[in-house]
Amino acid sequence: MRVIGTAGHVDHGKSTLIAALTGTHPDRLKEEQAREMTIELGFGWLTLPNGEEVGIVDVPGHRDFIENMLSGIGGIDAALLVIAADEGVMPQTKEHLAILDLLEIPMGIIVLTKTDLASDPAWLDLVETDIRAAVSGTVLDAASIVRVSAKTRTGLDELVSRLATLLETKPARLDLNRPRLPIDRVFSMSGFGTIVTGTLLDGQLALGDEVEIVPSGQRGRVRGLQTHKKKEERAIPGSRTAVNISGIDTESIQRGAVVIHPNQYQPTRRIDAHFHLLKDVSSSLKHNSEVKFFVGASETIANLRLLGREELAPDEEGWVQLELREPVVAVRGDRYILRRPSPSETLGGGVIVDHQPKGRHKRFDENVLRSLASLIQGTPADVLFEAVLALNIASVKETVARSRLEAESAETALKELLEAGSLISLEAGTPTLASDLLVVARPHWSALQAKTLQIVESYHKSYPLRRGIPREELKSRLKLSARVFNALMTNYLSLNLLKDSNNFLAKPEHEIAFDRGQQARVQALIRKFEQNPYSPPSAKELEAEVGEEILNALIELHELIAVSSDVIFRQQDYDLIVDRIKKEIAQKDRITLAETRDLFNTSRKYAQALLEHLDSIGVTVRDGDFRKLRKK
Ligand SMILES: Nc1nc2c(ncn2[C@@H]2O[C@H](COP(=O)(O)OP(=O)(O)OP(=O)(O)O)[C@@H](O)[C@H]2O)c(=O)[nH]1
Ligand SMILES: [Mg+2]
Repeated sequence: MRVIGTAGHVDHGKSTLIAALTGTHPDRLKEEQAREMTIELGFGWLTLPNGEEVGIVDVPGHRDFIENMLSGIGGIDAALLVIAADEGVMPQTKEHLAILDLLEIPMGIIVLTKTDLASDPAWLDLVETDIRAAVSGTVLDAASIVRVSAKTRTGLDELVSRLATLLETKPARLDLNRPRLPIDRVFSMSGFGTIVTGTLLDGQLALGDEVEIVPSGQRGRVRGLQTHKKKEERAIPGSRTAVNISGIDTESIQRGAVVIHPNQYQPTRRIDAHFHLLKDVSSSLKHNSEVKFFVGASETIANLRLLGREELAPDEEGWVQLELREPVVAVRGDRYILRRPSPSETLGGGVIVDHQPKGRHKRFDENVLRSLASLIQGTPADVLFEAVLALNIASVKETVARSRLEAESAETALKELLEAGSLISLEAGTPTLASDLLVVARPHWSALQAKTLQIVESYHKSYPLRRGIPREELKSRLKLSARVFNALMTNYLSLNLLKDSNNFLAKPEHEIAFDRGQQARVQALIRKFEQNPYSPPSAKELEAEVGEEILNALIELHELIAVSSDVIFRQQDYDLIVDRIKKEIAQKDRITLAETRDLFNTSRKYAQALLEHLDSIGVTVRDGDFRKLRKK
């Protein structure tokens, strides 16, 4: 799934363009409609000619609302930089472009709109020359310029087809099995409760998933999922996603918080980053400045510590350590933006190189600067870890190959990750570079474990009278290969997360237990056995009496024993019967069917089922019309 976003100066026609492309005007608020100006983010989607749906985030262009723009623009795949033909490049055209550049938005199209107001080709050429100069050296350097009018619809088809071609060149989003949804909107809907929206990154969310909101730590469950207003069982990376969360109040969730699977990300209040101060800023940036920090959909005040220098001049780059007032969720590699609180101004941004630095760095320490420089490349352990994440579960050999690390670094990285517990070896043996043993990254391991336990628990809930889920059923529900599944089960059993009885898997604490109503029915059933211990009701009658689940549970619990598909005895009666038959044969050397029948004053049906059963379990052996004891 892909998401595109608009960008550009106020009033240049972004929202009108989206309305023309999708049929729905993205400005929802009364105030926005009255002022003909976007204030909050607007959302929509577009179906491309190839049938692919693309999510849309429409941003405000007014300089007062740049911070709203920042909360939605982070997760997009491509930008539409909208420029009105009658005005050309304006201040927020440049500021939005700088932001797209700092966030490294990978691609985009420049839309020269309102061409119905400026149809002189010479003028349009002039404006385009200006645009080319503005985008030169930025992420949109090579972007095509499409001339359109949202009013007359000129050029819209070409715009859509260019967009489709552009998006086709982009690989699908990575699924790292670590979903995070930076929340850009929170609201409540009557009958549903809390709903949050955002662009889903790094993994999937599924109905029923337990989720955590970070940094607040509240837990809830995914009650509903929608992408482009359609209900979904699961949402995939890169899709605009609305999540209906049960168990958390709307008021307690804020824009900028992140929805994750419990414990998969830790919030942080200190970040090491590489920073680029924009060329056009009003002054240089000094150590210890108070700045506004934007990452994902979040915003917080930060104290900026400049490392290795006293100040940064416009267009200079350097290392910074940010002390955040509020915790945020961000990881190495995320892009961020800094703004000056007042007078407000976009200062610059860059990439996070460490989201959990060990502590406050000394500002002029060569070692610190050197390690930051190597971190921006990624340590071998980081690189190997990224490889494991991308592969989910794979052999050490495959993982090392994917990392493209040379043997010596790979060796150290492997050892480091295994020791830190970030990498888990699933099979017995010592993983070496060339080994075929399966490894998995901790986040994926935790996710699999949570999913497995969830399946087992919900099985217990649906079938409290069964001893557990059949092994095969669990395997097919987890959709894992036999090798991976077996390795996982061996781990879970040895960690005592599950117990296995005869290929049925259960939580260790699970016991078959009847509720009061069921107990009463069981009592009534047992009385029937007491009345006629040797000619009890048939299996069919028993089932009609208490139902299949209870009947099977009584057999599981060894209260009853089935000697044939139709004949069931109480275990204690059965024990007596077997004992007596053995004694009888011991005395007379053999027994017939009729003698067995008379011994228990029962009918032929029961006697025959019993003797055939005793043959089959190796107690007796048939000899013509007689049974004898099987010799040991
Ligand atoms: N003639 C003409 N007018 C247009 C065109 N596109 C937009 N407009 C008008 O320009 C004005 C601003 O359009 P919007 O779409 O609200 O501009 P915007 O870029 O979304 O503005 P902000 O969200 O506030 O930054 C409206 O009055 C539109 O009707 C066009 O192609 N031709
Ligand atoms: Mg608008």
